[in-house]
Amino acid sequence: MPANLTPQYQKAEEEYRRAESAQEQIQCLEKMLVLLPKHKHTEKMQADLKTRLKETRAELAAEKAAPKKGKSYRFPRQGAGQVVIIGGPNAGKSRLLAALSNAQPEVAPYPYTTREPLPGMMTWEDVAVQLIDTPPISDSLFEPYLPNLVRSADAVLLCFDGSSDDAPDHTATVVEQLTSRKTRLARESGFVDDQFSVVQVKTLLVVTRADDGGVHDRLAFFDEMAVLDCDRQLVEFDRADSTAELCNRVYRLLNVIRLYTRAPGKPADYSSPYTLPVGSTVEDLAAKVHHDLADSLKYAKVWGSGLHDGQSVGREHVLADRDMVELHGA
Ligand SMILES: Nc1nc2c(ncn2[C@@H]2O[C@H](COP(=O)(O)OP(=O)(O)O)[C@@H](O)[C@H]2O)c(=O)[nH]1
Ligand SMILES: [Mg+2]
Repeated sequence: MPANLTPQYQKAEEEYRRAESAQEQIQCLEKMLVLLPKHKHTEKMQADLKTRLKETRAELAAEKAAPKKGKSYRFPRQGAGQVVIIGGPNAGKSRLLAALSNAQPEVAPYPYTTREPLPGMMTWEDVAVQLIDTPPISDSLFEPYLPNLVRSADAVLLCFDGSSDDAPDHTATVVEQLTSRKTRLARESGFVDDQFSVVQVKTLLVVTRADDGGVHDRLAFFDEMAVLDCDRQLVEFDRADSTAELCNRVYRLLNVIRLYTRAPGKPADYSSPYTLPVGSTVEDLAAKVHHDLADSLKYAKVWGSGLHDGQSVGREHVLADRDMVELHGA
């Protein structure tokens, strides 16, 4: 980031990346333009934003004039985050969804079993995470709705069949197919050089059937192709311990904290936490609970994170995982 952007601007930019329709994107871009500090060092960004806004308005107008043929899928976000599972044919995508979530996709030892995206909920301790299985990507097969699904995801799991000599090629093809559609799988999510057309999405390479003896050679071969820079997790779904490790890893990808709230004078509610990005403040939590509360918020009492029990804190106070928070409005 070149120009001392405010946290408010960065938040708007993150919302823009996660926007699921042209209409939503336009709203976010307009907000970003308002929030962007206007000085010499942001001139190029202002211009880029305006170009992107113009393009997106044109897209929306075109969509309205001629509704797109072909299917589009929208999965309202649920739980602590939305994680999309992608990969070549037979890479273990559906097996991953079946192993980690409550969904029951068809899992089969032949390719092209999955024809439509399918969501499921994964449980990690007291948090739910939304996983979405998708049809395979190959040289000859690419569902047109996939870039949007991937771009607005909180994270991507890219499956690599550790037991197949085809995996390096197949997986490189997946990366390249998305790159050619301005969607880059990467270590962190965000925009490339503030271009607002190329989106990076945080990705974990999930190496399935990883007990296979040839897995390290295949990964070394894939690394030589240098199409992808991200972390990896080896998994064998036949082993429960290995599956559980992947579940932990997927939750950690989201980089969120859990927060519990209590109404003043009421008992604490430890049943279903709010989840917010690491670094979130009391004010962020108030906004999530109710947008009016963010305005009227005076102070909060917090239990946890090394404070005295029930210590009063201001709206800028940064919360920690598992804090219990009592929000006090005007
Ligand atoms: N033993 C074992 N089999 C796996 C693993 N991952 C996937 N498979 C098998 O590989 C085949 C293809 O998996 P599937 O999830 O349907 O692939 P998809 O086409 O990517 O959805 C199925 O027979 C799975 O049971 C794994 O970690 N261990
Ligand atoms: Mg499948």
